[in-house]
Amino acid sequence: MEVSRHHSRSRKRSPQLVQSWKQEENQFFFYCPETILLVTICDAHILRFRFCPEGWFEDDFSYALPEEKVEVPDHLNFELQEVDGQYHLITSKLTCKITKSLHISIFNANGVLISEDERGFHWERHPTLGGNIVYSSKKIQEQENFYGLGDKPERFNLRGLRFENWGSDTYGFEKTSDPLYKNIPFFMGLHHGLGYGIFFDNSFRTRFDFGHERSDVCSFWSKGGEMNYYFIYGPNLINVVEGYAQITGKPEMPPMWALGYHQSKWSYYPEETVKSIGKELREYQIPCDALHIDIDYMDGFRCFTWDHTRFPDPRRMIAEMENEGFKTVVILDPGIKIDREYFAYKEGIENGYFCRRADGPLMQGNVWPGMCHFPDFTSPEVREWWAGLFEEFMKSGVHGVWNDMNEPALIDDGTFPQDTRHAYDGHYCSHRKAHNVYGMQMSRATYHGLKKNSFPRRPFALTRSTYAGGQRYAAVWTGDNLASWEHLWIANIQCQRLSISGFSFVGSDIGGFIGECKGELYTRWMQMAAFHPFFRTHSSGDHGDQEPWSFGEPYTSAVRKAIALRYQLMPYVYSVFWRQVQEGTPMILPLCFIDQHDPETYYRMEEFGLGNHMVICPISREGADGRYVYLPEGQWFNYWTKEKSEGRQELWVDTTIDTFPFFIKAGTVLPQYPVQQYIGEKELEILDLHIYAIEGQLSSELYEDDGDYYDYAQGNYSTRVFSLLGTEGVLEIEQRRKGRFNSPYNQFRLVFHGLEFVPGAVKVDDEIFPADELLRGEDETLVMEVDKNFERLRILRLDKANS
Ligand code: MIG
Repeated sequence: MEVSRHHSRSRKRSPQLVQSWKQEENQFFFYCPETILLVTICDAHILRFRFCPEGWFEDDFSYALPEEKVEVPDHLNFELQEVDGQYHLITSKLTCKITKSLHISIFNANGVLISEDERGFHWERHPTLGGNIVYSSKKIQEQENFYGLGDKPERFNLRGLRFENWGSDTYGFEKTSDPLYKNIPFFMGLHHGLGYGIFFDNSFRTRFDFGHERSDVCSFWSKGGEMNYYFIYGPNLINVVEGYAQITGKPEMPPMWALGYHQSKWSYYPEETVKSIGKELREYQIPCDALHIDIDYMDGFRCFTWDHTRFPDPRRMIAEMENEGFKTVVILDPGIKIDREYFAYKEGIENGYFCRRADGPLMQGNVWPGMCHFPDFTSPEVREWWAGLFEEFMKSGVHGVWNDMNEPALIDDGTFPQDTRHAYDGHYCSHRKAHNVYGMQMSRATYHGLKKNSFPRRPFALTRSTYAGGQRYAAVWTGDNLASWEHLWIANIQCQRLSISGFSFVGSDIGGFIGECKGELYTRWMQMAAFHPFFRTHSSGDHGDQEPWSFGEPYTSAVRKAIALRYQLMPYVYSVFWRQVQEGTPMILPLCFIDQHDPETYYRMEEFGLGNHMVICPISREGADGRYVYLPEGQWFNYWTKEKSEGRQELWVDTTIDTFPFFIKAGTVLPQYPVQQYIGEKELEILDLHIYAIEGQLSSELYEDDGDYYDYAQGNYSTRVFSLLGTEGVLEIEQRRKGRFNSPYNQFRLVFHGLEFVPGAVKVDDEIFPADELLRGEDETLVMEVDKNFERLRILRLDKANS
């Protein structure tokens, strides 16, 4: 074997020396006798590395990338220099140094080392595994921290741990369980306050080691496929996630109702039960927008059918529920029951839509319906068929679909046999390669089916398993958790982690799926989940009821208050969602993503932000009447008491059963809706803007559209950016408006918090009002009503007003 470094202890091989290189536009090929490295400059801060050990590249195809090809930015400048026998690829943000033996080191524009190969690219020949095992190993930098990887339930900072991605139905998982449901091979490193990310776009079983095996080495590898990764430089961690979204895509705006509260259980049936749940929600005045119906609505668990003894007329029922302000979401699993009388089975068989084993027979597996075949969602034709089945199905009026069991999960065998064949969009392969994308492709077909039949209204899809890029199609939940305090903590971590891994539209089963939940746990969980974009109670139904009123007082009132708060904060939540749609900005922000220059944040994990303007910290212990909270930089107002605290310190926060640590950043202009029982219940005649005074400056964005239709995609939306500027004796708000959506209200009601001087006058554009025209709200806050299109508003201290 002619290799430059032959390790006798393993069969691992490393590249020989580069003999030549060539450039094609933004691609650089480096040729060794057998191996090739291809470096693509995707953007000034994004480099892609593809390495093939044995002379040929596979087709360049990935489900992670959006269907529409991302164009290379045309401002892109780069060059290659040969320096001291090395190649230097230089962009405006990075210098990537490549040695003749293909060792990579990457520096920022200030010459600071960001990432450096340890052994770098290496591989092991493994014909029985369908090719090579491909490895990359990098040195861990001084004090480096690691974050990301999707739904892993472990502690937030991944340093010292090891993981794998192999979608698994992990009923009742634990903190140390791995792999889990989702497969997101993307992580970030942070050292010296500088952040970068690595997206290892390989759908085989991928593994990651963050200094577990060797404390100073970070490696990632896969049993098959290519060593194909993107390096994304921040240095701001939020920008790293945005760079990742630039590669893997962003979701669309969901209908606003989907950001409301959802109530679910395995299972609400028959029709009378669904109705009585709806009725009780309204009677208890607990806001709710959607009810979920689990597998028992189907006829013998056959997808796209209804059990007509339980639901005699779904169309009528769904319409009646809609009149009460409830949307209906139903579950769909991938298994198609083997039943010669069943249309989906017949169509699948006739057209060859089901997965086959290597030697030809149809693949079979046991799931809820009994023995099933499984659509090969990696075939475009099959996805088209599946999406087509929604036409008839959606005549019932269902508003959303929830995909389950798509890891894919089988009851007896875990998952599909490894030799199961998949079309993989023309890149024919075995289950080893398709396993981790199966759920994503199912949710893709589901999303298209929903969209086709709901257009011009927006669809809602939810999925349990997915792969990188799946955020384009569906929201996700964290799967079958437990009713325990530890699982409240786990849900908190998972939602933060998924958010920074590209999936912000995320939530957990509030109160836990398995086991008996108690009132206090349910209440605390609800208070946290009110800040998770996907907001749903779901439970297995085996251990009593888990509805917002199930635990009696004081819990019902506290739960109502948390859900009502979510509805009040809706315009803010919606605006934060818009940032994700626009830029891929994560919605839920771990502390170290808010303040990455403060090392104190690197290992904190219970506090989190929702957008830039709020920090929440759930009460995660039974019987607690408060807790310590660490606040990031800036000044923060306690939402309940309006008390102001300095950031970058830990403070004790007192709570009652209906309050929890919730802080608003000084300088925020926070829009709030009135409490509604469901989105659209009330006409918005005036919009409240809560103004949290600042000495200094901060801007807040309010995004608005009709909340339901695709018109926003044609530009029918508007943004209002409010810049708050506080100087000695003056608080000024400037509004900059963009877009053509006409907000339904005419006025803002401004509510001022934390104003530190006695106002003498208010100047709104060119008009002056004496301060006594300001009203006093409850708790003595200043309130005033102004035209929604004001441009500049100034509150002046008495002496300033007179001069
Ligand atoms: O084998 O559809 O995670 O949310 O209620 C259990 C029944 C199948 C697992 C899902 C859960 C759902 C349940 N499903």
